[in-house]
Amino acid sequence: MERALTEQEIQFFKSDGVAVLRQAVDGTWVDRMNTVVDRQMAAPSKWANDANPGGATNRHFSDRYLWKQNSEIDAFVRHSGCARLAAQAMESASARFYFDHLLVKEAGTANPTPWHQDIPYWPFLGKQICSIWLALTPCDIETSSLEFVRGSHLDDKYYLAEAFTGDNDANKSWISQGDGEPCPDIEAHRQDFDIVGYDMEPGDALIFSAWTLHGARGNGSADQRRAAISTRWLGDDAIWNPHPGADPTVGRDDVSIEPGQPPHDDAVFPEIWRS
Ligand SMILES: O=C(O)CCC(=O)C(=O)O
Repeated sequence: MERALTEQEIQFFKSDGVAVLRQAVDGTWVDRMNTVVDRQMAAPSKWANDANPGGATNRHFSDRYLWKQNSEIDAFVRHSGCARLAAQAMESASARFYFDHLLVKEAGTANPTPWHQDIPYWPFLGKQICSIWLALTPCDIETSSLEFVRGSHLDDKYYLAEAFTGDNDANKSWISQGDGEPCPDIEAHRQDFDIVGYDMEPGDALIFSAWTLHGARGNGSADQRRAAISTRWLGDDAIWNPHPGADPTVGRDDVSIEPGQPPHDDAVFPEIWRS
């Protein structure tokens, strides 16, 4: 089963910077990706960020950029239909893949995901850049479903990036080199922002612009893990913008393109879908 976006979903993505996609991919992918999550948590890659290794509770874990060595994730990227959904939402003739990101909060994980935009973390500029965050477990706002500041992708802001897990964050050294204006304290002034969030079932997805402000609470459940896989997609107007503070998984030495050029490097940013 591969589904397309509805006109309404495309409109939400354009106006709000986020759209919820109910049952975005075939349910078999949820089982397959949950198996990948279990394996990565048992044997994390060098790109993992693990706040409590081995912990059954209170463990904020992420791993990323696995598609090159993990055939299951490679299959998900190529065959789940996400590339087409991304291209449709971005109104782009093509969708190139940037990277995969596993995002897990075990039951009783207090740590929130700070409010942030994705674009300052990434070596790209352009408006046609988005993520598809696929829920692999049920979650709601109290159990760390994502929240978004509706329409913030249109604000023309580029906010300073922040490490997700504080001083011990494995990514802190590169994130702290970034630039941008400080992100407003949204959590302390929630009433001043148009915040939207969704109850999610496994297989539901959130598709959102790399410019949309988003965050999540800790996982308040006593017994339910919250797990998701985010895939990151580049549309027609994306250009390569390596800069201090950008994720080092793919850097200048890894690509055949120059700053300012589109990501036309098929080995590193494969084109998965074209209209
Ligand atoms: O899952 C989370 O807690 C954060 C996800 C996120 O920020 C993203 O996918 O861009």
